[in-house]
Amino acid sequence: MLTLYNDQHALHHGKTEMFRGELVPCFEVPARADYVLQELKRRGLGTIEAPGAFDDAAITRVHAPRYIEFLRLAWAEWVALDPANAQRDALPSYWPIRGFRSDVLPASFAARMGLFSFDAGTPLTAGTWAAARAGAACAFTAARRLLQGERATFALTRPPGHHAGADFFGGYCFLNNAAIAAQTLRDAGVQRVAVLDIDYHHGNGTQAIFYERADVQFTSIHGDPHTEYPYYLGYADERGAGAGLGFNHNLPLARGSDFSAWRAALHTALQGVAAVKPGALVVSLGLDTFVGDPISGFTLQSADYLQVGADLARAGLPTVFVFEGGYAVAEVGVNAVNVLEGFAQ
Ligand code: SP5
Ligand code: ZN
Repeated sequence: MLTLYNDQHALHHGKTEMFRGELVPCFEVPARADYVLQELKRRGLGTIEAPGAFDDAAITRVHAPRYIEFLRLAWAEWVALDPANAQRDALPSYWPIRGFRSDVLPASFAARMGLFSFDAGTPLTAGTWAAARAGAACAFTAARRLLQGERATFALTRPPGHHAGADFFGGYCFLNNAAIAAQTLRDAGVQRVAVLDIDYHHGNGTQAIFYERADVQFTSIHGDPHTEYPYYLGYADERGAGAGLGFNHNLPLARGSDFSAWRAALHTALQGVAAVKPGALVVSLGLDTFVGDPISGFTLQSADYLQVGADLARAGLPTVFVFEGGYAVAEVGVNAVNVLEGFAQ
């Protein structure tokens, strides 16, 4: 297992997110990636390298130009509104819901903040763009190294990516690292790529990016959106559209589901993956399915993740793992590395 590590990740360090009318400390913190890195080193699981050369073309393949431009300049605009803003994170307060226009681009920074986002839980900070861009480089390099012959690679980066769509942030995500990895594989000639999202939350951003495409299959196992974030997407009847009809598979599970139910869904998911004979697999690796996760509702134990890795390996595909959620900070390292070790054995 080759790990590509984004050593710029801590440049994104949100202070607070909106929850039940209050600003509470962010769950998505730099220590998450630090624990994974520490555990990888402790167990000597493969080599750890820095991402290679990268230009923004790989981001533009997945994200809209006006969204990328917004992210690049957002912090400077935020501070220009009021020098005191340098001490506080930017959060959106206005959203263009049904009936409003989303083709306009208001001069107001607050209005554009809402145009390009879908929740008030994803603070934008001084280093968000730098961290997210380095994360895209990390995912890109993980895909490139796979093409150069690695059996499996791991993009160890944050902020996570799977909630970010072509032109929106949310769910702690800004650039969709898994989508960038999948598109990089496609652009290098891999005919069909499967993305398997095992984060607790539905990967709405990744689904939206590939929804009308047959060349990238998307499958997600997640908490039932009737009760779980992101609520408005991730239902079983979302099967893809146009050329992509039949290439999107959602496997929602009730809050409280245990590993045996989760593993049955994994086997269903992997059957669907095998059916399209992909040339490579991208795994959105969230560890918030863990019993101790503070914002989630499944009950997987640390040892279960070894089995998850072994099950994924049996797909027999070149595989890029991309780090997503997982907020039991002290355990996220062991849980992530258990998946990778189970895969490698
Ligand atoms: C990548 C990822 O896992 N994003 C998840 C975003 C979830 N945002 C909503 C969090 C809701 C927090 N609920 C707190 C419950 C405390 N008991
Ligand atoms: Zn999650």
